[in-house]
Amino acid sequence: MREVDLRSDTVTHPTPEMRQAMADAEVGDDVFSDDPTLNKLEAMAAERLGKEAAVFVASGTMGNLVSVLTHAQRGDEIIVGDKCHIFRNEAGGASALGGVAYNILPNDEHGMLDPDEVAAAIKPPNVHFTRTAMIGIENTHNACGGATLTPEDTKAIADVAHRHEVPLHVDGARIFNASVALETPVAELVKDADSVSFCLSKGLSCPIGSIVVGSSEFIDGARKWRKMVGGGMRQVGIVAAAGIVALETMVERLAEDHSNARKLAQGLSQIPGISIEPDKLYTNLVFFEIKDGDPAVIMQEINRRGIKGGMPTRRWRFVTHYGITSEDVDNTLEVMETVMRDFSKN
Ligand code: TLP
Repeated sequence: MREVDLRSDTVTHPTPEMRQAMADAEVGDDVFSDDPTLNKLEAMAAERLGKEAAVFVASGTMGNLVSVLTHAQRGDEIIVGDKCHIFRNEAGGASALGGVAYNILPNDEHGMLDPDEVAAAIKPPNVHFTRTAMIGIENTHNACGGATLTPEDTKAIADVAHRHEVPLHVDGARIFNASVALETPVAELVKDADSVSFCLSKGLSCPIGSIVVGSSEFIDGARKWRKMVGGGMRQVGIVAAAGIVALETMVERLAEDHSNARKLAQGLSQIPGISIEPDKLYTNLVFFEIKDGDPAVIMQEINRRGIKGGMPTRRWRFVTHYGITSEDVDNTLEVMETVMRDFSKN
């Protein structure tokens, strides 16, 4: 039985070309800045995102953490959305490790913040207040259905931030999905941001790694924080080699994941007991509701039939990626239909 793993695009395996490049990679010691493969990847990433410099980090979480720690000092605050990954899914790292407070504003259903609310939330200098040291947005926005932010959306927040001399960070874990979906170069999407983190190990299929980009000064600071949190790696060219292949060969194909996601959403919308809004589908994240039956049991049933995914809650997310073919989508829909039919009979 072929397993179909829809839990996340983090489950992607490296491509054969990546494995070869990893085996052949020339390496050095990156803490001495002399790993040629990593240096090449960082230069490529900075250029691709239109920023001065880049630093490789172990994960998206580490990328966001070192970005926050570089922008903010102990006792400062960051303004982020209530549904963003930095606030909800990074174990409170900014506050636990950095002494940085979260100032939370509501994300709208597209993952956007209201620029007026951001302006009102930025703290004026006053002995009673935390200093607002960073504003963070997320593109694509995971919890908001993989929604994309346009360059204009980002500019609207950046303008407010910069008017108050506050830097803007973009959690661009899936920024290449946004770029492909909007048919807009990634550098254009982030041109008004001061720092961006993006993941190599999601839709781009690398085994490990994320990258933070920004000004040279910012990246020098981020390198120091990366070292402090234990992220200074040594012969990291082995994994960087996969990142180079990813940037060269794995970006355009994300369109396939988006089209598989549309097919999946369309099919799910036909299944009784499932509720989905296909017009709220933007990229490779398919969110829907299990209305009938016990979601925990349904999850067990589909898992038994080779479909990995689901949650013991009503809101589910299926993610399409390099490891999911159009036939896998057919198979998933068949299993979902069978299982849901069984449940509505019971
Ligand atoms: N997201 C994961 C889980 O943590 C939820 C997933 O399966 O989607 N920013 C965003 C927007 C993310 O979605 C993620 C991972 C991260 C940052 C963190 O990346 P990693 O997992 O590499 O630390």
